[in-house]
Amino acid sequence: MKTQKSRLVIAAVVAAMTATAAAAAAEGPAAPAGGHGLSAFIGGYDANRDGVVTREEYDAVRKQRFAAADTNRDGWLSEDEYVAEFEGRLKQQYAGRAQDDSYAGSIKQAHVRFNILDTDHDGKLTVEEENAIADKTFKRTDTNGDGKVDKTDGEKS
Ligand SMILES: [Ca+2]
Ligand SMILES: [Ca+2]
Ligand SMILES: [Ca+2]
Repeated sequence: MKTQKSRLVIAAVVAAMTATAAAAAAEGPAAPAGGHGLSAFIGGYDANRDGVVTREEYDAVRKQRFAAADTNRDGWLSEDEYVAEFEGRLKQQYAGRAQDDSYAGSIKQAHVRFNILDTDHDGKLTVEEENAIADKTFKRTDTNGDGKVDKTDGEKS
């Protein structure tokens, strides 16, 4: 009996340590790439992982991604730059797992997204184009209109 109890204590301690290590490693949004809906939005932009995406977080994460994607630093993204940045995050998410159909599907989606974001279809995604669509996306996702996105906004149908 005593042995079993101490084993449980050890298990609890190990679990607590693992949780601490995971929390320490947690940095930036939980879900680096892909997906639809509210949980994907929160996973993608909740930089401090408190379950709430403020407008500041949303804008900061997007700005940082845009800058990271603009590898030739000409101020706009080509389709290749846009998709390469997305694929970089997707690869991190897969972390050694084999690329499956959903991986290919996500890449395909990234190409589709680029063409939606590139509003004037000149092959260049500018900051202005990205901001305009992102603003609409944020407002649409913030269904209760309190200026932040969290689970109280509900999955949109
Ligand atoms: Ca560029
Ligand atoms: Ca454009
Ligand atoms: Ca809200």
